[in-house]
Amino acid sequence: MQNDHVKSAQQLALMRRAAAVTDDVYDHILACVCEGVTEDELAREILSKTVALGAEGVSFDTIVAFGESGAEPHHVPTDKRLERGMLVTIDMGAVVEGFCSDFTRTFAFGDIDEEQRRIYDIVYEAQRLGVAAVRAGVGCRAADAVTRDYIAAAGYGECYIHGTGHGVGREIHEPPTLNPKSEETLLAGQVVTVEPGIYIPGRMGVRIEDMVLVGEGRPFSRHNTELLTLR
Ligand SMILES: [Mn+2]
Repeated sequence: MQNDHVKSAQQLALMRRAAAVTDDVYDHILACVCEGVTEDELAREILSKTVALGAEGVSFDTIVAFGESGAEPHHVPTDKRLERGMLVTIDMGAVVEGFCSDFTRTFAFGDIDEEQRRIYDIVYEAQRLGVAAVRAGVGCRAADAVTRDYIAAAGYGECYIHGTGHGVGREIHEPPTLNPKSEETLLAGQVVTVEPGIYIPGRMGVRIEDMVLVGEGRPFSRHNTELLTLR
């Protein structure tokens, strides 16, 4: 029972606090977004706000990716400046009393083109279907296939270059793993991420991630996944 990564009520409460900190940090960061701000500046602000809100720290190195940098799933923030027409991907989390949160949103800064919008909509729907598929007794490979098959059917299968998600708890990455090779089965009370993405080298990327309690089906975050456009 200790190694099945099923969370106790007390552990879930800590994870919800970690997710709530991340939600509040995200609100703060959206208010900091402006033309010319750098990826680095936003990443540093995420770290300081996460600590200011009472978390022990961030749960992993924050990813902030503007425009073509979004094509790298693990982009390390640089001094790249934000311009209108870019998509922005932010992947971040907090640690509260030893428990982690993990959260990704992609939003638009100014007007985006048709391709950016199309790709956003595909990832949005894949992620929504993936969240709905995270139920007790479902194979992790089958849950992965829900997002993967949707993106492949939309024509972007080769641009989805990582697994659908992973368990989260004391560790930012823990079992079970949702990918095409997984042989695990989801158990009620586990917490997993659902985070499909599409990455177009040299152009753009979109990833949307929520933590979900298996058996509940409701994301931890209070931020919905509709496309947000900042002006
Ligand atoms: Mn994740």
